[in-house]
Amino acid sequence: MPHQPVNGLILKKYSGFYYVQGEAGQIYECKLRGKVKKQVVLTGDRVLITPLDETHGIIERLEPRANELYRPRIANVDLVLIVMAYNRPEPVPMLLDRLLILILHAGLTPVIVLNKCDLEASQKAVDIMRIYKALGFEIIHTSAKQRCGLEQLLTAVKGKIAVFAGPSGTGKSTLLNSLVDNLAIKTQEVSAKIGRGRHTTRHVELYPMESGGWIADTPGFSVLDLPEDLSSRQLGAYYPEFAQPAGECRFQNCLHYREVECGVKQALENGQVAQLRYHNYIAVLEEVMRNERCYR
Ligand SMILES: Nc1nc2c(ncn2[C@@H]2O[C@H](COP(=O)(O)OP(=O)(O)O)[C@@H](O)[C@H]2O)c(=O)[nH]1
Ligand SMILES: [Mg+2]
Ligand SMILES: [Zn+2]
Repeated sequence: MPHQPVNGLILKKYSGFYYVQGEAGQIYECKLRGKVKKQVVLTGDRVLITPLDETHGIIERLEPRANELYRPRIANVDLVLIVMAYNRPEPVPMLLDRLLILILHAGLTPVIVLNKCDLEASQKAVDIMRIYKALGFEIIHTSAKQRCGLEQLLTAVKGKIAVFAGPSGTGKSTLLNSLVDNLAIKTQEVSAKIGRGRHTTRHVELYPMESGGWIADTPGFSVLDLPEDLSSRQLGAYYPEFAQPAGECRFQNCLHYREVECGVKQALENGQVAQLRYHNYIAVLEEVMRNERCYR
């Protein structure tokens, strides 16, 4: 009996093969049908395959992509888990804000993960809990070491493709390893089959969580770059706390910088906008304006 076509998700590309997870959870090692070979097929792409047997198939069609990230190249990411630590290293709010700008600009959802909650919280970690929670960002407290908060993390990832972001040393690899213990057995088989770890060239791989959703094995965002197409006019839109006070700005296109009668600066004085957030905003704004002058 011929096999019915199956919708699937590309978990990994490896030496000419594509590992596709079908709707029912099974994993197929696939080749591309000739007509698909002209397209760039990425980890995270949704595809239609024809199974050849229980574990092999042919990719017939690539579905349209919702988005695409570079470094690593991955398609259809929904969620970015920004990992900061309670301590060691102490969080850097400037990095957090830059990541939030990148993520919001890309149309993705950020979740702030405060890892190492087994350590005493640094002052910066306390600031983050207070300020960013009030802004409405989801914050999940975890300890990869003590395996705390992993269920909340899995709940956030459910049904989504997630990547990690954040400075090194905050525990991203350890968190993933803690979560991978819960992996569906089939993925372990695939990983064993392709000899993961023995090869030097590493491609991005999506790990399916048993509770639903996928997490990529490499950080999805560099903490350094700002998006090339980010304009000074857009920047304020990524600060949710500016929305209301900006209504009081005298100038409609106010950058909340050197302008007079600025509602955001007023809100800063009243303490409704956090100093730290405003200062980070100005630093990024000046950087964006410098870039705009260079390329105009
Ligand atoms: N105390 C504590 N240490 C942790 C925790 N998670 C990771 N670490 C340690 O932090 C260091 C960096 O972790 P790693 O996962 O390599 O961080 P990455 O650079 O973000 O991938 C390692 O020594 C880990 O053992 C945690 O929850 N608590
Ligand atoms: Mg790491
Ligand atoms: Zn203003």
